[in-house]
Amino acid sequence: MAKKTAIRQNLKTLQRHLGAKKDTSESLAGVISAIALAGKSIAEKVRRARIEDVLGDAGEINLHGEVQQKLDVLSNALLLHCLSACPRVGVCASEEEDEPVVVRPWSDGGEFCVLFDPLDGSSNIDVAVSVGTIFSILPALDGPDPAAAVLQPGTRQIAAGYILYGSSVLMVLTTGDGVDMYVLDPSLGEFVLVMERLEIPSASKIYSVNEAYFDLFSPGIQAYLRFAHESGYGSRYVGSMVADVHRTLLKGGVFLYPATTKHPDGKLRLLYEGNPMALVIEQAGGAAATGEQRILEVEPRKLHQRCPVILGSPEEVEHVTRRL
Ligand code: P6P
Repeated sequence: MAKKTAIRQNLKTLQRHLGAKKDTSESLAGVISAIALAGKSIAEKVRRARIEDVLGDAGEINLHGEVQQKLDVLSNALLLHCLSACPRVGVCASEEEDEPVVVRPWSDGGEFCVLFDPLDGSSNIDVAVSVGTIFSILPALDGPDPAAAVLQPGTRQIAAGYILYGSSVLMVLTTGDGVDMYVLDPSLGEFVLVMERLEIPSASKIYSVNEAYFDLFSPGIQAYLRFAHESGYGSRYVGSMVADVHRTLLKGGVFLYPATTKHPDGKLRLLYEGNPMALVIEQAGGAAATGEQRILEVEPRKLHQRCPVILGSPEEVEHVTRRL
C-alpha cells in the first residue's frame, strides 16, 4: 500500500491546505478551486445520470471520431464555465474542443493555461464504472498567440491531477511538491485532505493493460507480458484510465497503453492524459515513460497528439522498458 500520513484530527479542506502550502500561490489555488467546483457539479451529474437521463451519446461525433457522451459535453461546459470565471485563467484546452479556448490575454491577468479531459472513460458511465476528470496546469505565455501556451512539455507543468468519480469522489493533486489526496465530504460539500505525500510502492506484481491487443503490440511488450504471466503477476484492467492509474498509485504495479500496429502512438493523449498522470506518478516516486523517453520530456507538436504510456512503480516500469 502507498505510504501515507493518515490525517485523523483537524480536518483540512482543499482551500485551507492549499493556502498553507508554500509552493502554491493564491492565484494557483484559485485555479485549482475552480476545477474542484466544476468537479463537484460533474460528480452530482454522474451520480444522477440514470435518474436525469443524461446517459448515452449526445448524437455528436467529436474531433477524434468518437461518439460524444451527453455527460462529456456537459462536463466540458462546466469546466469551461468555472475556469473562465477564474480571473487568473488565460487559456483552456479540452479533449472535447478542436482548438484551445483563449479566455483572457496575459496582459489581463491570464497567468495559467489549463488543459483537461473533462470526463475520461465516459463510455463506462452507462455501466456505472468509475470515470474521471484529468487536468494539467501550465504557465500561460506573454506573446502574440496565447494559445501557443498549450504546446509545452510536461516538465513545465505547475500542477496536475485528477478527480475520480467512483465509490467516493476524490481528487489527487500535485503542485510540484509531492502528491496529496482529498475526498469530497458530501456532508460538507468540500474536498477534505485524507492522505498527504503519497508514495507509490517501489514494486508490486500487478500489470494493467488491454491484452486483447496482444498480437498488435511490439515484440518487446509481448516479451514483457510473457514475463509477467510466468512470474505470477496479477492482471487488473478497468478500461478507465483514471481508475487504473489511481489503483496503480495506491497499490503499485504498472499501467500500460502501448503503441500498437494500428495506433503507432497509442491511444492516450499526451497533453491532458499522459503528462498530468506522469507528473502525479513521478511526484509519488514512480516512473512514466513512452518506451523511448520520459513522458514529461516529449516535445508537443499538436494539441491532441497521442503518446504511448507505461507508468507506475519504478521497478515495474523498468521490467517493461528493459525489454523494448
Ligand atoms: P481500450 C477510455 O475510453 C480511455 O480513453 C481511457 O480512459 C482508457 O484507459 C482507455 O481509453 C481504454 O481503451 O482500448 O482498452 O478500451
